Amino acid sequence: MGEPIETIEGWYALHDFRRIDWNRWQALSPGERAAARDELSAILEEYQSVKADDGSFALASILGHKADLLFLHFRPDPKTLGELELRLDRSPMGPVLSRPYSYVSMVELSKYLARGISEDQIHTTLKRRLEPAIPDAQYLCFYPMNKRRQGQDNWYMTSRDERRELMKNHGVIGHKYHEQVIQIITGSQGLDDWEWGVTLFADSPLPIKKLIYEMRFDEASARFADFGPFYVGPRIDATTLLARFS
Ligand code: 76R
Repeated sequence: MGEPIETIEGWYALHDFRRIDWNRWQALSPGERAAARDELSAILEEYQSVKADDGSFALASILGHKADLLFLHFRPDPKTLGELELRLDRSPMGPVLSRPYSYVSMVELSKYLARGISEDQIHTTLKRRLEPAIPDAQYLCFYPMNKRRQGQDNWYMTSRDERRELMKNHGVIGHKYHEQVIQIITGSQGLDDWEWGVTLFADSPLPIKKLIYEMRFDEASARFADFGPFYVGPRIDATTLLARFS
């Protein structure tokens, strides 16, 4: 029997991906468009004005066909996440912004590398990571992943020590990119279709590509990781988004 590792949970996360339905947008009258844009502006203002102790928010423009936008919310209460998505859905812009994908998870730190640190210390030192501000970086990448459960490559049947060793090596590779890439790991066991969400922040997609490629050769990823769809794109501000609808 594999022995579970203790996890420490922080804020809830909602990755709310949206696609802009330009046909619907074009079908609106000029008056309806102006009203929809004004309301969107008010909503973005509300999303962005969340205080550092109450949550955080990021907006990104997703490249390619899988989505156009990502509204990323971190909040202590999952009910608030529901209200935030409903706020957009029920607004005049709601029907224009369909939802090709979404992801529900919680900021998660595992204790593989936290030996010898007391519970109190963990919560104080790690508060910043459990209740994360959005890193100041120009690009964002998101994908969900599982740890494999297949024959000899069953993560959940390996010993805790073996997993700790694997995570240590994982951390060593990750740490090489410390200056360039910031990860926020969210756990989604029982909350969504995959086991973890990986949200990476960097000033360009290049270090993200290099990091993920290098990690593929590391045993923790090479033997044990299965990946879902990848989403990547630049962060944008409200003005840039609103200008798309002008
Ligand atoms: O938390 C820490 O910084 C300590 C070391 C560490 C842990 C425990 C760490 C470091 N990660 C941890 C946990 Mn990570 N991480 C991923 C991916 O693409 C892939 O192959 C996997 C996706 C990336 C790119 C990445 C980056 N990490 C985890 C977990 C939870 C596993 C569990 O609990 O069983 C997952 C799923 C995961 C996946 N990792 C780092 C990074 C980077 C860049 C670091 C270094 C952070 C730094 O030192 O600044």
